[in-house]
Amino acid sequence: MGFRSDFLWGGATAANQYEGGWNEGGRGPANTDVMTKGSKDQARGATYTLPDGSRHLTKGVAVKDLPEGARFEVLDGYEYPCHDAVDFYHHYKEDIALFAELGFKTYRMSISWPRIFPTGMEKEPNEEGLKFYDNVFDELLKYGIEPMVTLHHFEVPLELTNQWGSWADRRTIDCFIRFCRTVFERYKNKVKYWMTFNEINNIYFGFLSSGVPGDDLQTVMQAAHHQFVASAMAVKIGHEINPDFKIGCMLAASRCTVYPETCNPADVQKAWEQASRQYFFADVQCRGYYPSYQLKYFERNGIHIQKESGDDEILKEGTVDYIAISYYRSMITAAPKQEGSDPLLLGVINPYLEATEWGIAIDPMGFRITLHNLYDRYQLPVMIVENGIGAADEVAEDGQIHDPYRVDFFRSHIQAMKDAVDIDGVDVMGYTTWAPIDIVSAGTGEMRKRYGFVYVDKDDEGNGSLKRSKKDSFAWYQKVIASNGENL
Ligand code: P53
Repeated sequence: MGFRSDFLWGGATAANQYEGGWNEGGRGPANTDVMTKGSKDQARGATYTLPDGSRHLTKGVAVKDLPEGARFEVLDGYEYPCHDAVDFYHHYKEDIALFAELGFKTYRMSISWPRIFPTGMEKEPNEEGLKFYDNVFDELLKYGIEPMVTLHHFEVPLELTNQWGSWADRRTIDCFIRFCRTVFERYKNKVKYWMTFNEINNIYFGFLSSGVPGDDLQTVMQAAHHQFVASAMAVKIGHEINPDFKIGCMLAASRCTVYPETCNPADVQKAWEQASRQYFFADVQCRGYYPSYQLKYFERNGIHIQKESGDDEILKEGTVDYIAISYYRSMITAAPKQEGSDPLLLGVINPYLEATEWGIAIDPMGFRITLHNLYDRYQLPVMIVENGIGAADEVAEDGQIHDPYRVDFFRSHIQAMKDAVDIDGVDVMGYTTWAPIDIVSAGTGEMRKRYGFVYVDKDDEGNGSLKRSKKDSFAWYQKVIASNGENL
């Protein structure tokens, strides 16, 4: 009973939200570097210029109807939270020492693609960028922490967006594969665990998650096809370079945890349909082909996926070794109440659950259900690589950060994961919490939406010393890891 003896406990981050040093060490700009700060009521946007020299900001993280000749650029007078983030670039030794103190067995991080290939199109990599990750991996290995690397966590060299529309164009596959080959070769003796695309089903976010400047279904689904092919090629090449590599896909599983608003079969059907739009991504990567229900959906919606000969074989040969997921919440949907009304009622609050300040339903039972479902669907080990609660932590008068709500969140979710193992028989490889140290929020660009066991002194205006301090939850998670999840 309980978790495997080699269970991979740890924490997870993404370069664009954590690293900073956006224009240091030869790094080129990424799509995430032109994204401004938002809040829970105000979406982030992306800045661009037009040939007449005018300056613009998109409304939201997906880019609609972009005018001809638009170029995404960093412009004076805007706030770009990812530029400096919380500066892991210069604090990695200090931060990794804290991860070691927590007892991490693994640390999930991403490699910033434009740090290795500044425009994405170079033939040779940027040595200074490669050296930085050598230093990070060496530091982790010094403490016996296994690095787990995401190859694509929302970050694309900005030049690929400006030249080709990023993943909307097939040529981006070649650039990405050059990047994968480079880092596989370079780190083959330091990194064993990899995953290809972070939250591949969040490609629906468009620009934020893939650098694609468009959000119509045809463009997004074609871009997804390019990512599927790239992912499968990366899996194949990775295994050739080192047969011991474990390479996974990564699905935002909250989006598959969709409940019907009522037990009316029409609502149940809608929930199933909604979840299928998400499962589809893992289906392709785990099974190696497009599922029939998705082909029918494409047909109904007039979507035509442009494939090249050989793509189907590549998808078949490049299925993943494990399935990684993020899980934050569950969702609710219902059949349209009248013709044409929006069926996706994400705004509906589940009356049985509490929600965070950002309106995220807290649902540990949903976590267990989803783990059970995914394991049963694919029969592959499941690695939970994101789970956590964003909260506006405050430094108390005693100078400490008291975050009992965070302990409650993790206690209930780790218990649910244990039930999935002990009661449902799910093969769970490990668990990394989202952002063991406070970093920039992807959705809003805020600092005040904090996830860490470690507090970082930086506010939404960009002020602060960047000093790191332990919250109350730090000692709690340390104890959980030390007892292999027994002592909650
Ligand atoms: P934040 C929402 C919006 C953007 C990215 O989210 C998201 C989600 C939730 O599914 O996905 C992941 O920072 C993502 C991380 C992100 C985390 O959720 O908006 O993989 O990069 O930070 C949490 O609170």
